[in-house]
Amino acid sequence: MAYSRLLLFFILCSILLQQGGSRPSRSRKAVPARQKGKRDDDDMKAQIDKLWQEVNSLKEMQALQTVCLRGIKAHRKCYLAIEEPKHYHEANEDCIAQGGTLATPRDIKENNELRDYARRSSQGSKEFWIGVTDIVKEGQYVDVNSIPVTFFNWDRSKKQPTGGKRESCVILSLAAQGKWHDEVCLSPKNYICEYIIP
Ligand SMILES: [Ca+2]
Repeated sequence: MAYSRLLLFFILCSILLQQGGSRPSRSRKAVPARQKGKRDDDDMKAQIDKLWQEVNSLKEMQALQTVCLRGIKAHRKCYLAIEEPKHYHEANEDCIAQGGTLATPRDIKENNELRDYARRSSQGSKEFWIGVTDIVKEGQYVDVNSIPVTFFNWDRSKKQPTGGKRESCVILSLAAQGKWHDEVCLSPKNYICEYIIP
């Protein structure tokens, strides 16, 4: 990771130098100082905008290289399953440390993609933490940013969610074809991180 940051830094420096060098030469005609100043400001702004675009595409490349290639890319997200059982919060912290969060499917399409990817990549695990909990207020499910969740995929055949206050974290169950169960947050489970691609 330190290496890629360094690389990113050098690439940015070289873009800056290139842009400085390739700036079109100005007309020699005398222009009022105020007008020239404004044009310089506009030039600078255009260059900064261009640099931001470059930074974003570099970020995307980095995400693709470091995460998406190991996991899967779906629309503007990459998912990566981690098969090292952890408590819910440890799992989310691990995703955050890698620049993501626990995966939060927002509709049935995303949920199915997540399920299919988990099936393909799984070494036999059947349950994965996703970024949905009702820890703060029983029955009020929120995502990792504490925003209320509007899509649910509960396993109604098992009358989920069943846990009441005891089970406040949510897993996606492969045994239940991607349906959700609530579970005790302190039980160690595998998990799936998601990374938003800029
Ligand atoms: Ca349950």
